[in-house]
Amino acid sequence: MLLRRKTVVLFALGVVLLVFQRCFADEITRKSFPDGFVFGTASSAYQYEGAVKEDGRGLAIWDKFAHSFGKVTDFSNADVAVDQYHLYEASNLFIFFIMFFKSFEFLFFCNITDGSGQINQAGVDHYDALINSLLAHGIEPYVTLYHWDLPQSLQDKYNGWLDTQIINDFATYAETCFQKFGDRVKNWMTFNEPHTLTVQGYDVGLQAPGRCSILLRLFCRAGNSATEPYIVGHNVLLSHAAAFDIYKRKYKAMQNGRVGIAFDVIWYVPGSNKSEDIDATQRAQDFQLGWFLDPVMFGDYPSLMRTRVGDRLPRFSKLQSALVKGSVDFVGINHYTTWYAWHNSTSIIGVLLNDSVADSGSITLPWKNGKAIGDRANSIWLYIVPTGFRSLLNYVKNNYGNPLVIITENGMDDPNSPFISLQNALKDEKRVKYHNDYLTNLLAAIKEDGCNVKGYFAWSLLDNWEWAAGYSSRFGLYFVDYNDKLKRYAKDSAVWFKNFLTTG
Ligand SMILES: *[C@@H]1O[C@H](CO)[C@@H](O)[C@H](O)[C@H]1NC(C)=O
Ligand SMILES: *[C@@H]1O[C@H](CO)[C@@H](O)[C@H](O)[C@H]1NC(C)=O
Ligand SMILES: *[C@@H]1O[C@H](CO)[C@@H](O)[C@H](O)[C@H]1NC(C)=O
Ligand SMILES: CC(=O)N[C@H]1CO[C@H](CO)[C@@H](O)[C@@H]1O
Repeated sequence: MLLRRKTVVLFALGVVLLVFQRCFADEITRKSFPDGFVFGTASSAYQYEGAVKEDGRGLAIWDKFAHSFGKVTDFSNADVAVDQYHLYEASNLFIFFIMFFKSFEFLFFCNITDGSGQINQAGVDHYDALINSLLAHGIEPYVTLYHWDLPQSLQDKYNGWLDTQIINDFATYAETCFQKFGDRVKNWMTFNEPHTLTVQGYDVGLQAPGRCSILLRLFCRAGNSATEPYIVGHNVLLSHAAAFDIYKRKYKAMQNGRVGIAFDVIWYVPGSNKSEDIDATQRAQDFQLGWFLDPVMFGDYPSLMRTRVGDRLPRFSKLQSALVKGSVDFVGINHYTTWYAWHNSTSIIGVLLNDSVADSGSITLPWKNGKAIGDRANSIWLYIVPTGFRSLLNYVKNNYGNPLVIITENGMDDPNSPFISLQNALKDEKRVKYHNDYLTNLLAAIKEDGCNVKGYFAWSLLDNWEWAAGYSSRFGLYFVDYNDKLKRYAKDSAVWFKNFLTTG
C-alpha cells in the first residue's frame, strides 16, 4: 500500500519534471536575443488619443470618415478612443517595458501647414509632456510622423496626398518635429504603412479618405483606382525622402538620431507549384513591399510594376531618384500574417476592379480549397502563420542587401465580445502563443539565417480603436474596459511579456 502510493507520487513528480523541462527547453527570453536588441509596444495617436475637440486640434480625414454613415463596422468613432490624451500619465504601464509609441502630432500639423505658419502650442506642450514622461521612466520613444490622420483642411484644400503640395507641407511639419523634439527623440519613422494607406484609402476605398472607382463605383463617390494609388504612393515616397534629407543635412550631426519608415508586409506563398503561380507570388510582393522599398533601396519602382502599370506609374526625375535612394537608416516592418498567391486566370478581375490589384495580375487569399492557411485571429485578414515571418525576413535580407530591420508591429486580435467576463477576457493564451511562436521564428532568422533585425514591437500596448473595425477588435496586451471608465487590466500576454523580458 505504502509502496504503491510512493510510486504514484514519484510518477507524478516525473511527469511534472518532464513537462517543466519541456517548457524550459522551448522557452525563449529577452536573453536569447542579441545584446542591445530593443523590445517595445506600438500604438498610434489616432487610435489612442481621443480628445478630438480639445486644445486647438483640427479635424483629421479619419474624423470625417468615421463620422460618415456605414464606414465603421460598429458605427463607432475615435472621439474618445482610449483617451491617451488625458490618461497617459495615470497609466502605470510605462514602467512595464520599453514602449514604442507611434504618434502623429497632428495637433499642430494642422496649423503649420494651413499656410498660417502658426504652431499649435497646446499640441507641442502635450507631446513634450508625453516624451518627458517616457524618458523619466527610462523608456525610449520611437516616433512615427504620419500614421494616417491627415488634417482634413489639407484634404479640402488640395486633395491631400494626391497633390505635390503635400511634399513641402510634410517636410515643414517633419522639420518642426525635429526642431521641437529631436533633442530627446532619437528614433523617427516618417510613415506608417504607406502601402496600406495608399491602397485602402485610394484603391479599395475602405479607409479614409475613402476614394475608389472599383466595382462600378459601388462604394465610393469619387476616385480613380487605376491612377490615384500610384500618385499617392509617389507623393508619400517623395515626402518621406524630403524629411529624411532635412534630418540628414540639418539635424543628424547635432541630434545623433536616425530616420526610418515602417512598411506593412504580408508574406505571400505560391498557391501551387505551377510556375505561373510562383511568378504571381513575386508580383504580389512587388506590388506590396517592392512598390515602396525598391525606390528607397534602389531609386526606382520594381521593373515588373513599370511593365504592368506603364505611364500610370509616375516617374522619378534623376534628382528625385537620388533623393529617395538610400533614404533610410533602418527599415521598419509591420508583419502579421501570410497568404497564398495565384496568377489571375480570368480577365473579369481587370474589368471589375481596374486597379492596382488587377495590375498585379495576382490573386491573394488566406485560404485554399476552403482550408485556411492558419488559425484565424479576429480580423478577417489575420491568419496565424509564424514560419512566414522567418521567410519574409530572409526575403528582405536576400533581396535588399540585409538592411537594418526593426519589427515595428506584430500582434493579433480577439473579438470584443459583450458576453465574455472580464476574468475570461484576460486569458489570452492564443496571443501568448502567437508572440512566442513569432518571436521564435524571429530569433531563428537572426541567429541561424543572419538577418539583421535589431528590434521588435508588439502591436499593441492597449486595446484601441481599430480603424474601420472600430472597437470590435482587441489587439492589446492590456484589456480596456470600454464600459467602465476605460480602466486597463493586464491580460495573460502582458504577464507573459513581463516574464519574457525579466527572466534569465
Ligand atoms: C491652430 O492653433 C490655434 C491656437 O492653438 C487654434 O486655436 C486653432 O484651432 C488651430 N487650428 C487648427 C486648424 O488646428
Ligand atoms: C511544392 O513543392 C514542394 C517540394 O516538392 C512541396 O513540398 C510543396 O508542398 C509544394 N507546394 C504546393 C503548394 O503544392
Ligand atoms: C482603367 O482605368 C484607366 C484610367 O482611368 C482607363 O484609361 C482605362 O480605360 C480603364 N480600363 C478599363 C478596362 O476599364
Ligand atoms: C490571364 C488573364 O486573364 N490575366 C489577366 C490578369 O489581370 C490583368 C489586369 O487586369 C488582365 O489584363 C489580364 O488579362
